Amino acid sequence: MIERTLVLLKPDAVQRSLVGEILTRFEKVGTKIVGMKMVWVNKEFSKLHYKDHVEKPFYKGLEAFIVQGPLIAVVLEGINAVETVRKLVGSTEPKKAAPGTIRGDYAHHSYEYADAKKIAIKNLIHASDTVENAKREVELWFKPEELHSYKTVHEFHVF
Ligand code: FUP
Repeated sequence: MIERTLVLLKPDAVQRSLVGEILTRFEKVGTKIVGMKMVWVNKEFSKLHYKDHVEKPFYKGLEAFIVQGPLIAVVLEGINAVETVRKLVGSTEPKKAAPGTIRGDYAHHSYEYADAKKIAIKNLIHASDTVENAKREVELWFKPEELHSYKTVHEFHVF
């Protein structure tokens, strides 16, 4: 039941100075940061991370976006962390994302606009979508020694 999930605060989140506010959302629900670093990925690494999307028409724009500046990679731990984090993040398309979700509150990009401009949708965050993908993505982005086990006050009241 206790899971780890990968979250990326993409280059738009970093460049818009939203890192603190977004991390606060995850801290407030009690998920635990067990790994975190700033990384500027290259195209090769993008292809590993987005391996299921490489052949899709939108991949070129997505790759250009993800390599465009540094991002913050975070591993969060919590009860059903994959589902919990996806709930906080909201729908992929910010235009459709519900208010109260990170994408709904901090972005409003649409597929229609992104497609017309041949760019990726600027949706601030990546979050693993399944427990299986979370395991693969955490292993891709973090070495075992970069992940930490420690106790927080939440262990008593939230976990
Ligand atoms: P999500 O799981 O919400 O990150 O979304 P997907 O795995 O479906 O898509 C991966 C990334 O590609 C998302 F950040 C959005 C982006 N994307 C586009 O930019 N254009 C598209 O037409 C489809 C997806």
